[in-house]
Amino acid sequence: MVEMEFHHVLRLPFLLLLYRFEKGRIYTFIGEVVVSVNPYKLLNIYGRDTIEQYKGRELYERPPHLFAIADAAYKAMKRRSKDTCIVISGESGAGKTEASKYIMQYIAAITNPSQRAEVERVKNMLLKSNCVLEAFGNAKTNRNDNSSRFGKYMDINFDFKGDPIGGHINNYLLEKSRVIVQQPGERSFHSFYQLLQGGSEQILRSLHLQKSLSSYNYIHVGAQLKCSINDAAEFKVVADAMKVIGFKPEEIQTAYKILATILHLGNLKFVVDGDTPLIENGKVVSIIAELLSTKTDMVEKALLYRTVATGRDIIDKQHTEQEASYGRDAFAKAIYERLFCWIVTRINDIIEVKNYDTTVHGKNTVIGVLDIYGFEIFDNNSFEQFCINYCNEKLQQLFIQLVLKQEQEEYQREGIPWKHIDYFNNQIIVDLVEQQHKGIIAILDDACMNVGKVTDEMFLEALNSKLGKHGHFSSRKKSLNVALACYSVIGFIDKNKDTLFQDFKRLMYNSSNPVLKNMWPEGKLSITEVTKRPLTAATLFKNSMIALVDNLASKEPYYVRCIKPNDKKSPQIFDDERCRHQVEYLGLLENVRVRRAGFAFRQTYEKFLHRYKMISEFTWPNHDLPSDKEAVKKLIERCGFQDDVAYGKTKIFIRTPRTLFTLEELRAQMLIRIVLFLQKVWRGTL
Ligand code: AD9
Ligand code: MG
Repeated sequence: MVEMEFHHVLRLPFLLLLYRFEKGRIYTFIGEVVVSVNPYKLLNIYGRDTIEQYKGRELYERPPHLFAIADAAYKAMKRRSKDTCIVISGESGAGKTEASKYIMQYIAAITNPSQRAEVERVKNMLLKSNCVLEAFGNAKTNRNDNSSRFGKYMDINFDFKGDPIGGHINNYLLEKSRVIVQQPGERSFHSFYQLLQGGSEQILRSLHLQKSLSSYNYIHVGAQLKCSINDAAEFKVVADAMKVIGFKPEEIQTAYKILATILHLGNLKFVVDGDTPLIENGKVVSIIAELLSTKTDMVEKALLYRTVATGRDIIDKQHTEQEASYGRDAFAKAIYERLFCWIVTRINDIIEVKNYDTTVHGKNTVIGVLDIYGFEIFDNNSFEQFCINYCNEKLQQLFIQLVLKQEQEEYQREGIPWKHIDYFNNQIIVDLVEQQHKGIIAILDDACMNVGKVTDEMFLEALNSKLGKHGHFSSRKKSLNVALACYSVIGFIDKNKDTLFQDFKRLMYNSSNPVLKNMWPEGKLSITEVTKRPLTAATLFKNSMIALVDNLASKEPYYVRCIKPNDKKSPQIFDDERCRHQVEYLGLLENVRVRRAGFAFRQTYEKFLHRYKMISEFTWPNHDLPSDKEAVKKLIERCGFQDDVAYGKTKIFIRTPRTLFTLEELRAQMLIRIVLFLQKVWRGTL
C-alpha cells in the first residue's frame, strides 16, 4: 500500500520519476495518465505472467504499467460499449512506438480466449503490420535509430464479445524528403538498407543492384553508419510479414522494384549540351524503364521534358538542368510516398472488418492507438520539423482541453469548490500556425499561390510583415523562430507546393505492371483535363490533423506520456535538465496539481446508482428517496466514504482511487451473494 500511495500522491513529478527510474520502475501514474521513462534496455516486464497480473484488474490495483492503461481502455470499451483511444506522446526517442507495440501485444494477448481462428488471424495481421510500416516509414535520425517518420493512428475494431475483428490505419505525412537527402549522421528509410543488405543475390541481380550502400547517391551519406537495426535479418522478417498479411508475390516484387528505381534515379546525371540537358548515363534510364515496366524513351522524355498547355496548344517544354534534377528528385520522393501509402491501403483492405452485421452481433467498438513522430529539434529544422512539431502542439492542446481545461470547467459547472490552477495554454501557438488567413500555413499558401517566382525569402518577408508583432513569433535573417524552436525557411515553398510534373504520373499510369499502374490512377488524366490546383502539403497536413484531433476527442482518451531520460541512449543516465524540461512542457506539473486537488473519478448519480445500488439496502433494488443524488449520498454515508467525495449538481466526485476499489469490491461481493441467493431460490432450497 505504501508503494501505491507513493506513485499516485506525488508532489514533484520530476523527483518521483527520478526515484522510480533509479529503481528500474519506468512507469508512474498521474491520475489516469501513465508516464513512461525510456529505460533504454530490455526489461522483463512484458511477459505472459505480467500480462496475467493486469488482465481485468482495476487501474490502480497493480503498479503503474502500460498494461494497466491498455486494460482500462479495453475495459471501458467493453463494459460501456464506448470507443476509447490511447494517445501516446513525447519527444523523439522517448519510447512511443515501443509503447504502442506493447499495448497492441497486450490487447492481443487478453482477447479471444476461445481461440477463434478468424480472430487469431486478425490479431496476427495487426501485429505483423507494425514491422512492415516501420521498415518503410522509419529511419535512423540523430535522436533515434528507429525514428517514426510518419504519424500513425490505428483503430482496432472489436465485436460484442470484445475480440478484435479488424482494424484500420491512418497514416500522416511521411517525411519523404529523406528519400533524396539526409542530414549527417542520419539514414534514409530502413527499407533501402534492408533490401541491399538482406536481398538475395538473385533478387539484387534482377533489380540491377549491388550490395554496396555507398554506390547510391541518395543513401551514401549514412552508408557507413552503425544502426541498431539488423538490416539483413529484418529484410526477411519484413518479407515474411508481408506474405502473412496477404501481399501477393508480385506486389512485394513491385515494392522492391520501386526501391531499386529510386536508388537508380539518384545516380542519374544530367549534362548540358548548349542549352539542352541530356542524361549522361543512359544505361540507368533503361534499367529504370525495365523496373517500371515501361519504355526507355518514355522515361527519358519524362525526365527531360514537361508537357504544358498554352492556350489551345500542347507543347513539350524542355527542362533546364536544374528543372530536370528537381523533377528527378520529386519523382523519387513521390514514388516512395505513394508506395508507402499504397502499403497502408493494402493493409487496410486486408484487415478491415468484413461481414459484421451489427443487427446480429451488436455494436462494433473501437480502441484507437496513436503513435506519432515526436517533437524534434535538430541543428537544421525545415518544413518537416515544422509539421511534426505543429502536430505535437495540436496533441498537447487536446491534452490540455481534456485533462486540464475540461477538468477544471467541470468542477465549476458542477459547483464543486475549486481553486483555479493556471497552465500555459498552447492554443496561441496552434493558432499562430493554423489560423485561417492569418496563420503561418495560410501565409505560406498565399506565397505559393503567387504566380511567378516566389522565393523562401519572400515568404519570410511576408511572415515578418504579418506576424512580426506576434508574441510567439520572431525571426532572424534567413531563419524563422516559432515558439521554442528554430526553423530555416529554406525549402518551405517547394515542399509546400510539392510539385510533381504530370508527365511522371502519366508515365506510371502507362506502366504494364498493373500494381504500379493502380498506384497512380490520376495519371489517366491528360494535360487538358488537369485543371484543379491541388491543396498544398501544409494544408493537407493541417486538415488531417484537425480531423485526427476531432476523432480523438470523440473517444474516451487514455494517455501515455513518454519521457526521454538522456540524449545518449543510456540506461544509466537520468539527465535532470532534460527531464525537468519534458515534465514541464508535457504539462505534467499542472496535470499533477489538477489531479491532486481534484478527483480521480466522477459519474452521474444515475449511472453510479446503476452500478453500485446493490451495496446498500437503501438503494437495492430501488430507492424511495426524493432524488438519485439523495440516494447516492445515503449509500456513500452507509459505506463511510463521505469525507472522500463531493456532490456536484449532476455527478458524484470521488477523490481517491481506493474508495472506488472498495466500492467495486463491495459490489462484487454483493453480486456473488445475490447469485447464490437466486440459485437457492431456483433450486427451491430456500
Ligand atoms: V520517434 O518520435 O518515432 O523518433 P519514439 O517512437 O518515441 O521516437 P521509440 O519507441 O522508437 O521512440 O524508442 C526509441 C528506442 O528506445 C527504441 O528503439 C528502444 O531501443 C528504446 N526503448 C523505448 N522504449 C523501450 C522500452 N519500453 N523498453 C526498452 C525501449 N527499450
Ligand atoms: Mg516512433
